[in-house]
Amino acid sequence: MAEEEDDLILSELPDDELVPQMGDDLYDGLKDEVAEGVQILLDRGWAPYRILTEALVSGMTVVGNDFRDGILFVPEVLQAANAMKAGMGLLKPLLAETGAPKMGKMVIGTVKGDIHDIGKNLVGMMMEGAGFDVVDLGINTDADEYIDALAREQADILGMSALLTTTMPYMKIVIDTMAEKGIRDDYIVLVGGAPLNEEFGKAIGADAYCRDAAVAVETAKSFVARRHNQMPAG
Ligand code: B1M
Repeated sequence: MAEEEDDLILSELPDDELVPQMGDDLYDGLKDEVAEGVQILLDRGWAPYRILTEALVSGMTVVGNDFRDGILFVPEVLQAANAMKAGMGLLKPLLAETGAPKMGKMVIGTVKGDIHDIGKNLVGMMMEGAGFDVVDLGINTDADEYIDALAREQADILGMSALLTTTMPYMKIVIDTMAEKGIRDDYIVLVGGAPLNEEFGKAIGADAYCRDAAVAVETAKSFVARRHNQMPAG
């Protein structure tokens, strides 16, 4: 049986077997195999976004559930995350190469105390793909880092990500600090991450909560368009 698995040739599997196999490989942290699967689907004409959602993000959901249920532990989840990153690495240039005109600039980071960066990276890639410039501050970002970067980069949008119920309140600290400095309304503030919801976004004074990367892109586009329409003519 093990021998049979060793002999598995990914490129010979039809799509409906390859995708679940990629989920298994992601689960097992096999980054070369995940990257190979991504390349095969690309060669078969799958759109990068479809590969991202149907082959990678779906696989990561299974990892998340088993992590929650105590079946997987941090080292295994890290390996799965690295495998996901290997696959995303191939998709990134493709998602970014739509040649869309520049829409605006976003500064994005995962909030202080939080080291989850896969979702944030995905949002950054999708935003780049949609024509936004993206400045990624990484993980564990404090209010001063966000605020300094917004000014330095002359950004239009602040994006904050949090994956922990214990770190999501930090988003309010950032927004409150911006308000104290009198700069809150100079920027569009978008927030996201698995434990958040729309109500939370409103409660902390963000402009919008974004359920996923695609929603982040659409929301950013509509806010930027609204801003341009409000600008005085001439
Ligand atoms: Co962690 N972890 N983790 N983890 N981890 C979660 C979040 C958890 C839900 C797992 C669980 O219990 N089921 C749980 C949080 C529970 C809670 O707070 N209620 C948890 C925990 C507890 C922890 C630790 C505390 C575990 C420990 O040490 N005991 C620890 C925290 C360390 C810290 O941050 N200080 C920890 C560590 C880790 C790893 C390092 C092992 C690894 C992170 C690796 C990395 O990111 N480089 C990890 C992972 C991978 C996860 C899960 C399994 C997957 C997260 C992920 O990447 N999802 C996660 C379980 C889960 O969420 N199902 C879990 C895929 C990603 C594409 O989705 O990030 O939701 P997501 O992003 C989406 C949207 O949310 C949205 O768009 C993205 C794309 O569609 N979005 C935005 C996200 N950010 C946005 C920003 C925007 C807009 C949209 O701005 C505009």
